Amino acid sequence: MHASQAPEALDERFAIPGLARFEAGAGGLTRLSISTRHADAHIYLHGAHVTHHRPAGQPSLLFLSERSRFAPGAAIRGGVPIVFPWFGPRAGVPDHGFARISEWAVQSVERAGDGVAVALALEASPATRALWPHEFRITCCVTVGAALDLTAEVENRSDAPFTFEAAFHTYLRVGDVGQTSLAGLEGADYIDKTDGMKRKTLAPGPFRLDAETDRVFPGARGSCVVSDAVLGRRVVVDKRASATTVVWNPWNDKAAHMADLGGVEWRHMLCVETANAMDDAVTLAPGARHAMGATIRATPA
Ligand code: TA6
Repeated sequence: MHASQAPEALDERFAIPGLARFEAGAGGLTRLSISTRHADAHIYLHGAHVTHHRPAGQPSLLFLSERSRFAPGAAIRGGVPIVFPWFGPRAGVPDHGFARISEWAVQSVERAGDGVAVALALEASPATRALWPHEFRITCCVTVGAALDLTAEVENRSDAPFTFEAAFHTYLRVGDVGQTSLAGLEGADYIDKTDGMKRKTLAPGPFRLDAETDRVFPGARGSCVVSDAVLGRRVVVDKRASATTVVWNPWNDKAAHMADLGGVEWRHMLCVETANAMDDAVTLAPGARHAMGATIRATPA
């Protein structure tokens, strides 16, 4: 860790007394701890990763595995991993890109109404160029209020176009994934990653999961609403400039083979991901920027 990224040095530059301070988090990784009247949250410099957002009087909006690794080079299991510049596995390079396993630099920590807005950035480096030969800067802005708002802006800093994929790989906390339903994708076409990438159409009516589910919905620009009968709430995922929605839960068999997902933790998570992936990959001209956003909030059932 660079001295400039140590909690003490960051506190001197960015802390807001009583609202936001840096601390050593899990695995000794530096995180920003935010506590406002509406919510509290944790954001790690590792991956610019929001691992926790708990609205006042509510259970956390986000799932975080008790067995998650917190180590350089390892993805955190839960919260909101930032997927960039590719989605999914690729031979010889990190799954879901390098953004979520890179150390991001704090740009600002500011009051935003009753909340706190944080900006972190990742730029091309010898390490990223070895994986993806393009000059870029990605800036993630996180606003913590009763809702959790995220924006990821990608800038092409090279003299040639490049194409990227990106996602907020959001792990929502649910009381029991078997007792939730998801609205907002009725009748939508999807790519079924559990069935040979076949293209199918979602049936009308609420989308309920009863087995391993890994579906990419291209061209899905609308909001999703997860109704959670156990926690007695609905979680709404609104999005901006995102053409892809992904829904994932590994279910019991696949979860049993995931070292960083314990026991029956899979029952308490549902990934509703805000993305531009596969058919919806984004091509940026030199000097251009593209900003994708998501707003996640809980409402009474
Ligand atoms: O978004 C769903 C997915 O692509 C699944 O196929 C599964 O691989 C999941 O992401 C988790 O990926 P990870 O690399 O974080 O284990």
